[in-house]
Amino acid sequence: MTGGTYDASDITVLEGLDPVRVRPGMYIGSTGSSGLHHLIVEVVDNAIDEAMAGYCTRIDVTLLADGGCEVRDDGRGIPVAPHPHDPTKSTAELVLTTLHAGGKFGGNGYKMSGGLHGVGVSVVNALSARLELEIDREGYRHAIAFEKGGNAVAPLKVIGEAPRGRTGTTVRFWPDETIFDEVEFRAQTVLERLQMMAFLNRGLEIRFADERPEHEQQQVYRYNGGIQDFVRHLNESKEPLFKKVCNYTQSEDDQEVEVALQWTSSYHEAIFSFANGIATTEGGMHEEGFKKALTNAVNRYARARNLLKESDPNFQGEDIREGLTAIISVRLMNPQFEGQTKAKLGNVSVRSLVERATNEKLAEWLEESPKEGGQIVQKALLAQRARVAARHARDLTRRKSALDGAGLPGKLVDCSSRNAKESEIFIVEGNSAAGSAKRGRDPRTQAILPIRGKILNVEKARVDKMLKNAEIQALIMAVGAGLADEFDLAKVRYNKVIILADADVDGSHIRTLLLTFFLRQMRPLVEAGFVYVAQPPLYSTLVGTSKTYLKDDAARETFLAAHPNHNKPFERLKGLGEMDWDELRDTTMSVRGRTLLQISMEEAALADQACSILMGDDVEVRRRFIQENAKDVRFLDI
Ligand code: 0RA
Repeated sequence: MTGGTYDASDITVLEGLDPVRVRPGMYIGSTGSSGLHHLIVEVVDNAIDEAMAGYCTRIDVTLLADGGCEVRDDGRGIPVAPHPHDPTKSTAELVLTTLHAGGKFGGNGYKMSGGLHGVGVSVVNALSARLELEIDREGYRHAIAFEKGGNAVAPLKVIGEAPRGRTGTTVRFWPDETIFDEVEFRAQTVLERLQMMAFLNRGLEIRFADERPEHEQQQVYRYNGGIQDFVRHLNESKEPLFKKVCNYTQSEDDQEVEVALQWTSSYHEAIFSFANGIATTEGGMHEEGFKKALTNAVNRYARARNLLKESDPNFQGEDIREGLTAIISVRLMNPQFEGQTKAKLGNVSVRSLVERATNEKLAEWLEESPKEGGQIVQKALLAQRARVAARHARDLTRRKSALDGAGLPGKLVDCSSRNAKESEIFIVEGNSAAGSAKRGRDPRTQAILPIRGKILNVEKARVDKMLKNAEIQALIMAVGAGLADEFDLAKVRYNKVIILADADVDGSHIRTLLLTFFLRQMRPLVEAGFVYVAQPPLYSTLVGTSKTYLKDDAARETFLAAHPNHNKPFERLKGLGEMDWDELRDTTMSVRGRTLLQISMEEAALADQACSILMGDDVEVRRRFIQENAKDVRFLDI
């Protein structure tokens, strides 16, 4: 280096944070929206560490009108005294300008800390155009500001007295526009994260305020029930089997676990696990330990109470987990995050802790809750029976298609082409519509499978019943690729599977049911984009004596513009049955006249939710779902 104006303290600062600006992705994952929001998470995590250490009761997160973000806590405040490593600087300045500085890594600081990569607030400083820090501590209010990637503008100074007895830290930062793709925070993203943090930190009050013009809103999260409240929240739109939520904790040495669980009438399992407040979406040792002990505890309980007879086989884990909603939250000293997305907990010692805790405490809870225990076992018995029956049904379907040569259902009117790429199958609801579709199809490439009435609700109906249903069996055979785990996309007989049903409430129902079936039992078909919804026209009107069909409101407007003197009424089409076969062909089936909706995974997943909700009895839940999703779900006419 040339030039002499370069002293040791500068080197510390430059070497301290430069790597973060050179490779932001290494520290916050990305410079997109996720990385941007991670800045807030990082600062809040620091405040949560204070809370976990028992010193902070409230955190205020504010999106400032000028685009910055403020995180204010009532913890002890970052220490302000000169730092032994570099007595020319306050500890606060060092914490903000050095990677990995701060109590967390000092050994005798915090016992267990969060933070995605434990990177700390200095990373936020490095990636901010400006960061302001205010510390109330030892009776005074101290302040320091940093600019252009983390350089202190001036040393920390006292700017006045702290409000009587107050301690705490306030961090205000403005993300660097030269680093991030965009710097506008999304309130919903922040809110979801804060709510989760509030659930995971029992009793901690987290307040949110959005002060940006046009965005103004406020929110307070505080859950005295912690993850027990989390479970209730997750089950709000479901039907719990009983009111109680089972909740237990256990700790040893440097690690602790808390679990909350409840069963619902659903057929899915919803297990969410966390390590130091970070979602472990790929599972890991804590989930393994939990599942093993859960299976064990419920089997032991069922045997002891003679609910499982001697000749009955044990429950499998999946039987017991059907309808389970559970949160597993562990805290430990050195979390090892592994897996594709670093969201899998690798610490082996956690497995035995969670396993022991669950074996002991869940067993105790079952003993104390005979009514609930009985319901859990009953549910597992049904699931076990369904599992066995489903296997039989599956074997049967497989054998049938092997024996019947082509194994095609009698109702199917197949196309002559054997090339899946050009072949389509229309699943048509109703007899008269199916009749028209048969006449209107292109027999070379278009197959028709008529279905009658409402097929079984896949969510409400058990797998075994569903597979016994004649409509479903015909569908499985026609598609020709098996189902569930054995589904083989390469065997699919048609690359377009098109649902054709009326544009009314019953039609919505059938579309929803079929989409749910495809999502659950033929997932790769949806993933490949092979599932479509046909759109029969919405309106018809007379031009002279001939009927003209119009696809939607836009088409009607275009038509009116082209026919200014048109004075005939527009009929809203009720059923496909009203159309002649050639009209059905021209408007809905032929490649020229039709518009198909290709169904994405997201949309199919919404159908899945809609299915359970629309079949449910809770009018209020139903109304809310429709309100929230109507504009996103193109196949719902409700
Ligand atoms: C280092 C040491 C101590 C507290 C903190 C850092 C601290 C950091 C942040 C970041 C946001 N809010 C915070 N609150 C505290 C321990 C201080 C002591 O021993 O008094």
